[in-house]
Amino acid sequence: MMANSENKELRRLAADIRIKALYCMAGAGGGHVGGAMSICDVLSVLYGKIMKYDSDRPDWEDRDRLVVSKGHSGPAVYAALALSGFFSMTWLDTLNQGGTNLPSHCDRIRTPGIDMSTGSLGQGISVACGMAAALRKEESSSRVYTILGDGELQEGQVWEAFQFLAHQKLNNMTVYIDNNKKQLDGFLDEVCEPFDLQKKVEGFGLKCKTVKGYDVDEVLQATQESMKEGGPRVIILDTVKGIGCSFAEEAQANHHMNFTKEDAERAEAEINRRYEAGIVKKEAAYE
Ligand SMILES: Cc1ncc(C[n+]2csc(CCOP(=O)(O)OP(=O)(O)O)c2C)c(N)n1
Repeated sequence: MMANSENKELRRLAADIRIKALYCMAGAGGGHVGGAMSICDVLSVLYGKIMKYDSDRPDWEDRDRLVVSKGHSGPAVYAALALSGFFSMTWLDTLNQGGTNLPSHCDRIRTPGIDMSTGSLGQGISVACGMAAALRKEESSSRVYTILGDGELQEGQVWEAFQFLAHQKLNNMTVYIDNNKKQLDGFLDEVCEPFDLQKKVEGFGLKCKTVKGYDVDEVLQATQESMKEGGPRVIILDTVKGIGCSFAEEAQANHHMNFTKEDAERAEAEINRRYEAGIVKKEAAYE
């Protein structure tokens, strides 16, 4: 329950990111709604409070970088970028259309504010580590943030990157794992058991913290800790795939869903109701 959150503006931003991302996908007839919804709260913390950026100069050298390694969650990132002033809201209506600047997967050439093209799972974290190493070499004060999917962890490359991150002691980097328990074709536990994620990450000598990934207060606090010497390098976000709107949250197969603007309208009303009630996750006390 976050009714007493000190970060009401971040909760509002997270709700707006959810709403805009849903309309963005609805305009294209649907999209990767499950994994987009589960990162809206961390995106709110990053764009609303943490990251250094200038939306008028997306290539500003001293900006912080974000690599969304689970690149299929593009619409949530586009919503956050539009709400942060990187481009017009009207762009959100062009998702995946011919000539669009917003393809469904993140593309650094087309979209202002996107630091790395992603979609081939596993690769983003490696590039993020390279960026962090290069920035440190240049004595830059910029930081690198990256968001991984829990299904994405099945790519062996991710663990090579963790090894590099640990060995290089890249303190200018924060890695989030969106632990929404599902991948494309079902629950991780059933497809390929991930075992104890926190212990696995710690096995590399990396400090790791698990927080409620839908609670902006917890995500903010852990992120601020990660910015300090000795803080957690990896933050596991305990989330739910599709979190925030019932139609996505309750569907068994919610990786990619077809839905309409009317569905988005109903979801918008629900997201606003949850916002007023101080919750994101569906709770028994609520409905
Ligand atoms: C290398 C690679 N293999 C397969 C895919 C197809 N694919 C796209 S999303 C996805 C599931 C990813 O699951 P997860 O990382 O948990 O994402 P989330 O549930 O957060 O959407 C898969 C297998 C891909 N994009 N890249």
